[in-house]
Amino acid sequence: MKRALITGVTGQDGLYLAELLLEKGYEVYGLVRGQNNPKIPMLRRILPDVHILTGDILDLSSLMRAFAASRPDEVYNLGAISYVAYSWENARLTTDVTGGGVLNILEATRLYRDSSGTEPRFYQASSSEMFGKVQETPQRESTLLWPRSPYGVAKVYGHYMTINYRESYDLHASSGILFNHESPRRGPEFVTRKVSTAVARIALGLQDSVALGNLDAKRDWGFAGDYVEAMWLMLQQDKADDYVISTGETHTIRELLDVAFGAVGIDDWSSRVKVDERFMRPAEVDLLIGDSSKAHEVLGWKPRVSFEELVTMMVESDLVEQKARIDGRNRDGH
Ligand code: NAP
Ligand code: F7E
Repeated sequence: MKRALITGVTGQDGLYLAELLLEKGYEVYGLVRGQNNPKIPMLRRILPDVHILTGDILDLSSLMRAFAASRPDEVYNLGAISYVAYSWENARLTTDVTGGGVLNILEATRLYRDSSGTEPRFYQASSSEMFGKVQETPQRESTLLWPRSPYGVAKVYGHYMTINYRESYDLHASSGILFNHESPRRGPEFVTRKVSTAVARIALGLQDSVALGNLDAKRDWGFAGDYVEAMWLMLQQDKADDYVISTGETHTIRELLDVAFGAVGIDDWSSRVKVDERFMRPAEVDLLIGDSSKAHEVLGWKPRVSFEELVTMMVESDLVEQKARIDGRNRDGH
């Protein structure tokens, strides 16, 4: 039985990846940070077979203890401060966690390898946000990086540090340059989930409109369940490498709104969306579209869920969640 250690197991991707690895028969260990983390009950309910270890990617000795307890064959570093807008307000913290945390876990992996005589394989969650002000379209592994946010800059550091550990220490360290991927488990702060929740609530008469920022930005959106499979495939290769993971399609926020409102029968959403300066960013990433032909050829990976299916799945899931809340409130007599 193979063993895997996942940081960021309470996040969107961590949950899908843990689920996938459990299905494949892995023994899965998840690193959970903080004292009395409120996401632990959710993790225990959804994935009771995950072994929970406490630790933080800012704390090297906690990582070394997690390695000793889990003795991993594969390490997936998904832990990060991942919300781009927040990264301007908390640039130092984002740099430390999203950038510096990668060095800590690479170092823990190397120290564990050298002391145990095993060859753990390492995955780093790099991001299309590193392309920022894009220098080439579509973006591929060789495209010059030009990050536009403290988050993007921190990811560039983690990306190059991963390559450096591969080249300096011969660590089996791979980096997935993943474009935006979403699901019903997406955090409510990200635009797809913000829209799917608002559309469900508007359809149920719980709110009138939603306030958004830049409606013209374009993103290459895929389904998180498809993308975690690519992470696993990268660690099954003899040679570690870097791969772009994307759908190869790009859509504006307006197109996202068309599909999301369309799913509840609203064709004209103009009166339902307010543009609000508060959600504009100091520097925007205007266009992302990835070329994942290397992943197709080497890993045999392809996305399965289309943009329309993804957005519809999210709206339908939020309709169920919002209705359950109404039923719960009615039962409680509110
Ligand atoms: P997410 O839902 O925001 O999850 C982030 C995870 O990191 C959470 O489990 C969080 O724990 C954990 N974390 C935060 N600070 C930590 C720390 N100091 N020590 C240990 N863990 C910490 O993000 P996601 O969407 O699943 O993304 C997973 C990874 O892929 C992230 O590194 C993200 O930057 C990267 N990525 C995401 C996308 C995307 O479109 N989703 C695209 C490219 C790259 P808590 O639950 O306790 O807060
Ligand atoms: O924004 C625009 C916003 O916050 C997408 C993270 O997973 O993917 C994600 O980063 C676009 C931007 O994701 C609102 O300006 C308009 O152009 O959903 P987002 P992101 O910034 O692309 C990358 C690949 C990661 O690695 C990150 O970890 O939508 N937008 N109005 C808005 N965005 C938000 N959040 N809220 C709005 O009201």
